[in-house]
Amino acid sequence: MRYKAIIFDLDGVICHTDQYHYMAWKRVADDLGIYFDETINNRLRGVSRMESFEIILERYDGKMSEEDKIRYTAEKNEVYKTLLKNMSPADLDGEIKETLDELREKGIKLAIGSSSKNAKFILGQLGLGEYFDAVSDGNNITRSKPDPEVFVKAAQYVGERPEHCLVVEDAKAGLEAAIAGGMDCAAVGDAVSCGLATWNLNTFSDLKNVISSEQ
Ligand code: B16
Ligand code: MG
Repeated sequence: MRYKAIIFDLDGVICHTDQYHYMAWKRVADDLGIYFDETINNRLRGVSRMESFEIILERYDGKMSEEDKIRYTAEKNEVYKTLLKNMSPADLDGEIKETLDELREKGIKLAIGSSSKNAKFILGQLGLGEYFDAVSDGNNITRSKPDPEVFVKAAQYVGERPEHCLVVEDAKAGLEAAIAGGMDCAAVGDAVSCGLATWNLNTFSDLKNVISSEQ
């Protein structure tokens, strides 16, 4: 079998937290008098917290100190974490859980590769706290996507070589990270239009066809 492990991005693949990110960033942007809308929010997908803030600050008149940047990103995270408490196992799509279960039955290792420092909390909210064989997230990396570090670490955690790993991503930076790490990748959602992925998925369960065709 070509793929021995699948590494899933979290936000935009396993769950959808866009609205919570948007509401939390909007609060900060409003406080600072910065224009912020959902189109700008879409640019923050797969991007680290501080890099997201830098994108929001493109519309800020003036220069902000590093100290203030840390304060505002911490403030955003507090609002975001409070909103995440609304998530529950009901937010996990049935198609996703069934597909994951079938892949696991085939003996494939399942891991998370997320830029988020809240990944473990989100997984817990979804009822997937103990589900994955490994979780590589924003807490164990020093460089964010498109750097491959988060996926390289996930591959190490499950003990598989990059050529035996498949990454599933919804963001261009994530596809670039997988490719830079020597891994194949499958695109979902908006990432399909980048044309960078080894596989393009119309729907999550298409992953089962990819795996069957590679057995
Ligand atoms: P946090 P992913 C990413 O998660 C999100 O797509 C991105 O919008 C967010 O800024 C980033 O995590 C950092 O999240 O503030 O929770 O550490 O798509 O890599 O699973
Ligand atoms: Mg994502």
